[in-house]
Amino acid sequence: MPSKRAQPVPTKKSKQPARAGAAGDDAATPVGIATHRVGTQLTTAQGLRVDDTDHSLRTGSGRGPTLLEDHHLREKITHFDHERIPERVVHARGAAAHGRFRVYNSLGRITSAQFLNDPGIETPVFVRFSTVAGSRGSADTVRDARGFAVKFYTAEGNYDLVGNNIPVFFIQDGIKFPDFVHAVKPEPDREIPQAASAHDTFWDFVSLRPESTHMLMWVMSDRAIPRSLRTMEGFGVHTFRLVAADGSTSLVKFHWKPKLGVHGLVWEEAQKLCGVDADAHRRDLWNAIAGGAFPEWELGLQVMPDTPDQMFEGIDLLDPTKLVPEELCPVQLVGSMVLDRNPTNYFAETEQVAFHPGHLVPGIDLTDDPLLHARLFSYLDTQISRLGGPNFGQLPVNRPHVPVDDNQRDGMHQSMVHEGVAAYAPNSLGGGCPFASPEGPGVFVHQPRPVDGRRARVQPVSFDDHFTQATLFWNSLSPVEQEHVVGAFTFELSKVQSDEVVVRTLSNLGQVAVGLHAQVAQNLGRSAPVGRAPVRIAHAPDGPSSAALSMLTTQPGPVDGRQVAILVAESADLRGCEAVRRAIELAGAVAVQIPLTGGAMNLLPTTGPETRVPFISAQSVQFDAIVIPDAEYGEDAGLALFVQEAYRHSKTIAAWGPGGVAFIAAIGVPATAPGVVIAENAVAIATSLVPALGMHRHWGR
Ligand code: HDE
Repeated sequence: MPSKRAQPVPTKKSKQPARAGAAGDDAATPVGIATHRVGTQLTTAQGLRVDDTDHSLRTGSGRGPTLLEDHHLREKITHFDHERIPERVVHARGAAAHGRFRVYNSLGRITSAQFLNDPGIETPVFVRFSTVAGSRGSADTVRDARGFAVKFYTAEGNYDLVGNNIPVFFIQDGIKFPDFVHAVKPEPDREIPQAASAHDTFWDFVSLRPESTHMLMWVMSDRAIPRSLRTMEGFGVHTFRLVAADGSTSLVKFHWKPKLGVHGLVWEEAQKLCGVDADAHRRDLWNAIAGGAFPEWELGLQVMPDTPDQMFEGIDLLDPTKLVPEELCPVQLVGSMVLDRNPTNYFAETEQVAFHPGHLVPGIDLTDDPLLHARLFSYLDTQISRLGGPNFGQLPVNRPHVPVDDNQRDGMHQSMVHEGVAAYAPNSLGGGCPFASPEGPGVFVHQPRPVDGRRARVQPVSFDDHFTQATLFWNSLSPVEQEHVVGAFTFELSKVQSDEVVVRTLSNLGQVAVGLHAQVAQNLGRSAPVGRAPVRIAHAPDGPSSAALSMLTTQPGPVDGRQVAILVAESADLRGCEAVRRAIELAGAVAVQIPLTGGAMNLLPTTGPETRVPFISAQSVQFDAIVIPDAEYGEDAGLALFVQEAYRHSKTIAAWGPGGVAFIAAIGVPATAPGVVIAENAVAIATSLVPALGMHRHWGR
């Protein structure tokens, strides 16, 4: 029998749900997962049982040449030689999970999409999160936008909402996408740097395309270094068109709001994690789901009137570099998505899933956003080379959970055995089947719409304002978030060799905010203003702002799956450690004991895999909080650094008893600083630790 891998410590939430069968699938086959189970007898790919898979067929005493006759060897090696498929051109590195979506109340007033009409329907989903620039083997915590792609297996066919964790994009026209991607990818001569935008070609391109400035502000903010995939918002980016059963239409922006709040890492932490645990995000997602802390997002809609000019409050809704501030159009929370099952096989599911913004259902339609239109071509096209032909829709993870009756035939990897002779329409030999459906419920109809009559390669005038919303974003950030943005621009531009590129970028920043421009210029040792004087300074300290754009936490949030390190010295108050561990686990977080010496290794029982990590292999950046029990701590520079680093990263530090309190004082952690929790005993720590952890970080230090 295959061995069952140990699962992380269970948390407060319920256990794994039963797997549902899919319509159109073999009823016994779980939705979208591998249909092949490991048996007991090893066979070839043809089902032939083999007696030996360890020795190739050779002559003499086994030292002679290997025989070409060895069909098992040849089959095994040939298959192995072709195990890799091309990685995605962008979004190559990803992690995914299965889940379910349910609408709260019928949205029949604005859309005929059945899965948005009936709160009784639970729609299975598969969600893939990704970084954009890095290769498949790159690190998780790099500075980058994150993909947030959701496949809904609805009763009307698959609907894909292929979004990002940032609500705007770098470019306005899809024809610029290859240029943008060539610029951000590693430079082509040395293939350096991997998964990073801090290099000349990226800043060269974006500085010459000021439309990217708004997105740059987001990418230089903590949004681009998420604490967890579970603490990210998601956005559809483009404006979409909803169509109700009566034919009325509205324009809509899609949002995903995480129940766990929106949280980032700090930059130093993100960089260190790239080395310490390159899989930090996928590990976090996997462990949370395996442990029962199922991440949840609410689907949010900004619904706007479908006016002939497709503008809203002066914002061109077809321009993907613009958002609609929530103050102007509130986000209505309309449904919930819970991810509750890890993939069974990474390749079969996460690697082979094929999203496409053109996978639509009746009631959800597109707008003329020129970025979206190029995407409509690209996603199908790219699968041909990535998945080896046009039949990728038949792969289990891509298969709709409804019958498919098209006239598509043959092609590479065709796995359907089609019956009949009439794969064309109209036909009489097949009784005319399958027929196109008359307009009505469940049928996708392209809404007749007027189009502009002149053909030209032009930039609409309404796409021309590149800075107002970049300034809005800057104005909406708290001082600490602004500091991080300044730090990020400084870091990135300090890696740029071309003076011309730096000067041009600074000039663009001057259009966003005087303070931003001045601080980055100063950090780079340049006197501000630099180069061309800012032609228009949009920023005013009391300029418009939007609270939803800030990530700052003012109230404690949930702590599901958060990692808390408990340092265990040989002299530690073990009963106290147990009490604190229980409080952490009760809140849904994970307590990880860090034995400081070999002698402390077995003092406490483990409560799940990865819940005991010897100090020698633990790093402060892997934890959200550090607990220092009452114990005798000698002078240990490594231990001091461990705690000081967590303090510098604004994490919760808790210490109890004379030993714990003396230790943090000795290493310079002020007991009165925000997020430093001290108490006489462990019981008091157990009650105050969780609210402090729920603040995510204590920026006031
Ligand atoms: Fe994509 N994008 N994209 N993109 N994108 C791909 O499709 C493309 C854009 C996004 O987890 C590719 O199957 C073009 C915006 C996500 O599998 C490719 C343009 C947004 C994912 C492609 C854009 C996205 C992709 C690569 C400009 C946010 C990962 C492999 C016109 C709304 C999906 C693949 C997954 C993947 C093309 C712009 C999101 C090459 C041409 C804007 C989340 O087809």
